[in-house]
Amino acid sequence: MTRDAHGLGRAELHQIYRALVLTRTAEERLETLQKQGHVTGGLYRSLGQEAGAVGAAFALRRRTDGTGDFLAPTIRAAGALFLFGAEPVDFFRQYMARDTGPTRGREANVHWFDFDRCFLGPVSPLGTMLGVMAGVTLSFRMRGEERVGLVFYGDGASSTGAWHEGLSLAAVQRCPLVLVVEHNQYAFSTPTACNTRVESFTEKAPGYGIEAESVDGTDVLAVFDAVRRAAARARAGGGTQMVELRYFRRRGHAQHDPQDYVDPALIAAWEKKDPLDRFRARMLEHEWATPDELRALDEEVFRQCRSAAETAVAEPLPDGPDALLDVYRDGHAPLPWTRAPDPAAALAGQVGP
Ligand SMILES: Cc1ncc(C[n+]2csc(CCOP(=O)(O)OP(=O)(O)O)c2C)c(N)n1
Ligand SMILES: [Mg+2]
Repeated sequence: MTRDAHGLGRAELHQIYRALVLTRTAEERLETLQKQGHVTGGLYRSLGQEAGAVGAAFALRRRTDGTGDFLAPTIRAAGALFLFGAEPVDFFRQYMARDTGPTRGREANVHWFDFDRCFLGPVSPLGTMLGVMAGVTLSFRMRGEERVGLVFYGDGASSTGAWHEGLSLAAVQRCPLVLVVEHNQYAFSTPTACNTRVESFTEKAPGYGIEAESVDGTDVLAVFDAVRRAAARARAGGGTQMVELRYFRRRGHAQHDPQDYVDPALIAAWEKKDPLDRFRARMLEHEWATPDELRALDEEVFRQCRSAAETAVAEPLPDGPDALLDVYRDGHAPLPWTRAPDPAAALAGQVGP
């Protein structure tokens, strides 16, 4: 095989498969680590959505010297981080708040950045990264750089003011930005129908004067094609673009959420559209890989995750007294007035008469 209809060679298709397996395996390993007490914060699965993050990231220019396209992920876009060069060991360190991790335990999960690998950590209030990425990509346009940005956001995030403000700014400034809407049908326990009157988020695009496509988010090559088209339009001066990924959040918002507000039959129906199973079947059907090659990739990724997790588990948590370093100026924070020996006096001293 030289190139298939998607313009991808065998090695690239194997890379995509590997990224899907890595996402699934690393997240499964995290679940085990959480049961063992090593992960104490929230744990967010992208089960059923892996093809969205992987297909989208694979469509971008990925560099490790700070010159590539720029990515703003969400908690469900770990696959994109891996493709952008995030090391599995750092992923585990981050979830386990290790002193050796990218934020030295100050922040959790995907809240970290790497300017060389060109990804930002999300700012927690939903929607805000659209404005941030409008700024990042406006700078690309003003400097005449042929780079684009990609920001992921869920269906629920679209109901925030920051989302509208950021998208409006990006659209008006014709920023080379691709907004990927992860339409997984729930925002925590809120179904999409309680968040918006539209069936598809692409219906919102004309209001901002931008182009949009909607695509089956469980089909990694369909996602890749749509995001590649959108990125090409943005790179060529076509301004901000939207790509909606249609799929389903097959787990609760986080591991602590039993998802008992969703009909189990619906979850079971979406299991049949598992992105990894679908791509594996397609690889074999088109003879893009042999069963032995896929098995070897599965095993290699499993070993990589096990070893990365073992490394991170053995590493220390940050020292307590160090915890405020790099958080507050001079490494110490003033006591909040509520914890002062005389709270009323402290409050009066702070806000004045
Ligand atoms: C402005 C704001 N409100 C609430 C939250 C808490 N919160 C974090 S994720 C989330 C659900 C987001 O749903 P969605 O955007 O659909 O993404 P998904 O979790 O489905 O991937 C909520 C309510 C927040 N981070 N920011
Ligand atoms: Mg959602």
